[in-house]
Amino acid sequence: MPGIFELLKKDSASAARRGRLTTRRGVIETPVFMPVGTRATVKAMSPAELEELGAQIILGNTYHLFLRPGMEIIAAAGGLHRFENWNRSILTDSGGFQVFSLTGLRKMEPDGVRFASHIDGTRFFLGPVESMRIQRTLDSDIVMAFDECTPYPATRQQAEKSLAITTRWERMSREQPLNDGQIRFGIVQGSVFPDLREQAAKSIVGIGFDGYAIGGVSVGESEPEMMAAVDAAAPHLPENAPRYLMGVGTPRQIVESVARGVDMFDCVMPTRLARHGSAFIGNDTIPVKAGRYAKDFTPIDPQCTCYACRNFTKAYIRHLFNVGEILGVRLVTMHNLHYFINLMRRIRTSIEEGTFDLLRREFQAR
Ligand code: PRF
Ligand code: ZN
Repeated sequence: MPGIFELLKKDSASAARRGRLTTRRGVIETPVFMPVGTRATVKAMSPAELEELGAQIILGNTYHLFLRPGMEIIAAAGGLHRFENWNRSILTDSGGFQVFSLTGLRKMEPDGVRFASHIDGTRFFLGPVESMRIQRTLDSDIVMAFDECTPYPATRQQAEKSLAITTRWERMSREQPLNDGQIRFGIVQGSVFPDLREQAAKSIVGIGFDGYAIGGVSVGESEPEMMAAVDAAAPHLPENAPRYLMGVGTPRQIVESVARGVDMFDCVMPTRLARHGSAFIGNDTIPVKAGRYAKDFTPIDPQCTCYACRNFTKAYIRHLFNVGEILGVRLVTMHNLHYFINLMRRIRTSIEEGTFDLLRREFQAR
């Protein structure tokens, strides 16, 4: 059986890689950005719009979809792809992050977490066995192992204890069956302790997955700490398997992580900031909804080729936000997703052409 990941080119000045990940839904050119579609929708975007933006794969979430609409409805729909009418790849997170972000009732048990729904308080249990079963019903193309995202800050002792639980749960996740063609990623934890990150990477690789994620980042630690975590884990991951940095990040964090050998990213930043009226330009954002743009009849970014920038002015978009019209959110979401997807295109091209180092310096300088 041919590998699911083909390494096309390695950068000479960094650990950056240009690759190709093949799922049963098709080919994903890496490095790639995956728009977040937690509740079976990338907020404010239709699947047709996402395809036009060039999205190759989107996320879905076990925890949220399990609670609403629930597995009975997803199964009756024939899986998540058919339910939301997205025909390209879907990666589902395991719930091992969202369940830990819950405040209130949540009880750790050896085989998972007992928790109360954030919607109506109904009690459920979610562990590796349940998460794998749910992700089979969702029938996503990439299934994530069930982990514990170690909170930040954590003492070394807390981080060790959390990592031991994650390692056990990942082994249990690995033992569960999947549907034909589904692939499964393990997750490296270990908090901000480089030796724990190395240990975690080695044990997860020992368990053996189709791809490897680095989790437990972007939880409040500094950017140098985040990069140190990537530095500690990435060299111990197999070269011929895809690497995914979970929940990251800013354009600069993405570029710096690509330089350290990461292939896949997801982040709510482009969609979330859009809903607050912030648009990405260069290595920065501007508050499009601000009064200062009331008479600015230029696009968000004159260089940008997205639908919003080709057709509308900042003055118009500011007006939409000012009166609460939903087209404002849609246009800025489109622009921001285009920004992230296009950043990855630029990264891929620069690795191919041997100019990634120049692009990297452009983002470091800003
Ligand atoms: N684990 C899982 N999902 C995640 C994370 C994690 O650590 C993070 C951390 N940035 C985001 N999403 N399962
Ligand atoms: Zn644009």
